[in-house]
Amino acid sequence: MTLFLHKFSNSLFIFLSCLFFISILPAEIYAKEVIYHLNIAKGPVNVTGETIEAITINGQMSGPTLVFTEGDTAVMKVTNTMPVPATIHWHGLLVPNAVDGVPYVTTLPALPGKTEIYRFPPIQTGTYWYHSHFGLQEQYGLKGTIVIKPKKMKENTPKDIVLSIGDWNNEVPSHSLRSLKRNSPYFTLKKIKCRASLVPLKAKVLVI
Ligand SMILES: [Cu+2]
Repeated sequence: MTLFLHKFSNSLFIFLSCLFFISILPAEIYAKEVIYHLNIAKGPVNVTGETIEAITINGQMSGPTLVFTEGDTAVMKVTNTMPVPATIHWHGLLVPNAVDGVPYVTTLPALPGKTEIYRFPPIQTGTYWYHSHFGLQEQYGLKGTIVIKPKKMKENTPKDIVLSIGDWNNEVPSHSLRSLKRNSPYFTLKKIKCRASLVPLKAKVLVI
């Protein structure tokens, strides 16, 4: 009987110690993990009425909106199916340097056919975006939006709708860059010429 009571009190002590230990752990240890699988691939997109090949994430361009709540742990599983390396930079988010996504400066890129896992706690709230920092991949479509909700939402908070707005043309981005470097108002003039009869005159003056 004494032995039984001794064993029981020992077990009770261990159980209560565990409970105490768990209660003093920082919140990050048992924060909810929010996992996103992002599959980067070359794929068809149609912005202008003509289908061309661009970079898609999970088959769409822009990529999916990633939604977190303050205090979550973001787990980003990024698979690169392209024949070239790729990275994703979490724009505006305060994240550990190793997952910041600037290739060969802070983060090694995901090589062709590989999956990299980036883990970080979203500690800010608001609307952000993510994009590639590799070559002109962002201009090819490798980008998307991030929403981090506050832990406590105010009552009657209106519903947010994320709008991602950007320039797009069907040219290969490296060609666009070359045109801009040669002649910076190139696209402005090109657009103006299509719009009004008066403006090409202006454009001509600008070109001269
Ligand atoms: Cu950025």
